[in-house]
Amino acid sequence: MTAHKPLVVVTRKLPDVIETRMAELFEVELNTDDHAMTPEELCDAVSRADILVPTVTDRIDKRILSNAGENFRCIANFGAGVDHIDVETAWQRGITVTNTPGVLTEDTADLTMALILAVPRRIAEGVDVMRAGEFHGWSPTWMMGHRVGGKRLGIIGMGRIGQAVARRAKAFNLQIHYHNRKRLPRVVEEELGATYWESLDQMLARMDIISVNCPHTPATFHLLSARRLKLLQPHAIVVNTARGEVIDENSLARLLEEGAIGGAGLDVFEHEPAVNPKLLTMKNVVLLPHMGSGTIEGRVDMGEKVIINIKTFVDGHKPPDRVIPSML
Ligand code: 8YV
Repeated sequence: MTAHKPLVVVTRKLPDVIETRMAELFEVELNTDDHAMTPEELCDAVSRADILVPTVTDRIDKRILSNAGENFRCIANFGAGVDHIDVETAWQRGITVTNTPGVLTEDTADLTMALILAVPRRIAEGVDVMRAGEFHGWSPTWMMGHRVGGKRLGIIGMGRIGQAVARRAKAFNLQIHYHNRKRLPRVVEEELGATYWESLDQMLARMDIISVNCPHTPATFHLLSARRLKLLQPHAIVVNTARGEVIDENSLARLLEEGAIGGAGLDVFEHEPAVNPKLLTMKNVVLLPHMGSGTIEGRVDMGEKVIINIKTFVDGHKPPDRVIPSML
């Protein structure tokens, strides 16, 4: 690392308080108009910078990394998911990658719970009715949804966020089921009242609501494939606040259209910001624009984590949130 203040290029607009602190500590290049950087801009950034602070909207692939200058030593991602970064190649080139786990767990779990409630209770439809001036008085059989309490919730991916969803869901009297690469310790299962399913296929066939809370990795790409989605019961609801790529979005849209799946609540999409147009018109589908961790408190916490990771790295220590390929 050079003796001067390291050059940190930040690819998107971050909360003011974070940008101000970064500017005090480092030489920073900020993205004041918040445009998503082009691959050419990213190549230029890594060729000049010591450190890059990207977000989910930047694809840091082999080509970008092959443009890295000799000073480029660290990618301090603003976000928990790192599926947009070629961590393996970065690692081979001696570039440290960090992320911001933990601080967005509760916010993302809140939004997941909101979708778990919104779809069966037809909340978005109710809002549309009010906005359209179509509320002409109460009726006992109008706008009936489905009760949430007592239903079976199957959580795919029981890491921090999955467990935080389970805690909330338990308070709503949902029965908690989960599928995960590794079974949780007995004591955690007991605390959450969670039932482990080694077979994802078997779990899918028996749930009323599915919540996707696993990261996107080569192993989880299209984990909910057409074949697996067809295992769901026709009344089942699919909620995804993790990554769009975990679900075969076209197959999901088709099965929803055919009535083979009961509904969906999606905050993330396979080809963001594009959304399968079929999903946009369905009444039993609630869509949100990737806002799971979108609270000012969460974004500031994420920014603070980024600063700690950079500062620790610059000071010659191992940053607390290093991502290493074997973790993925
Ligand atoms: C962030 C997310 O908004 O942290 C993540 O992995 O999906 C989001 O909540 C985004 O990644 C910021 O880069």
